[in-house]
Amino acid sequence: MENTAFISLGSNIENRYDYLVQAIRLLIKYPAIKLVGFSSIYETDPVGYENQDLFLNMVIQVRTELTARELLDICLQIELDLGRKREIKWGPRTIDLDILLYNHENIETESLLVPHPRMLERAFVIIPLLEIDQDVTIPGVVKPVDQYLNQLPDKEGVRIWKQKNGEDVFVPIEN
Ligand code: PH2
Ligand code: MG
Ligand code: MG
Repeated sequence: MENTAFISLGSNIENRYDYLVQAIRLLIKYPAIKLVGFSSIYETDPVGYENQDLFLNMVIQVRTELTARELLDICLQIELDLGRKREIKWGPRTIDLDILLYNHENIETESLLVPHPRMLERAFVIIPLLEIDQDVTIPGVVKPVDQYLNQLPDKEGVRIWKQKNGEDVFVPIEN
């Protein structure tokens, strides 16, 4: 499992929590994908298209033998399996799985841009990402990632919903 990827998950159609957990379960059914880290779950105000319900967002870290393209295809298939319909850009979804980072690579193809082009503008991505790896670095970005956080307008709209390893223990998988 030589590659590391960070994937963000988001859902704003009920049952949001079940969609997050189902997506993680479907991902780690693949022997070539191993879950090595996950954040708490946050409830977040919608960004971009605001006239929709609150999201649950989180980030996971995986190790994988798959290429970024193969990982993307699996993410898209899981979105379909969990009933994702693409009707409104940035609109309501059962589950959205976005590859944020793949190793330290810059990938620019028609179907895949890594690092995720908007990740640094989105507190609902950066807060859970930093929770998993506070020293995370993004290819092409010199400043420490946490320095971007203070400037993010949607920061106030990101609230902890299910604390990792808190009293309210979140276990996305039982082995
Ligand atoms: N995803 C979007 C657009 N806006 N807002 C929140 N809070 N969470 C998301 O996951 C999200 C969003 C496009 O993928
Ligand atoms: Mg997205
Ligand atoms: Mg997406």
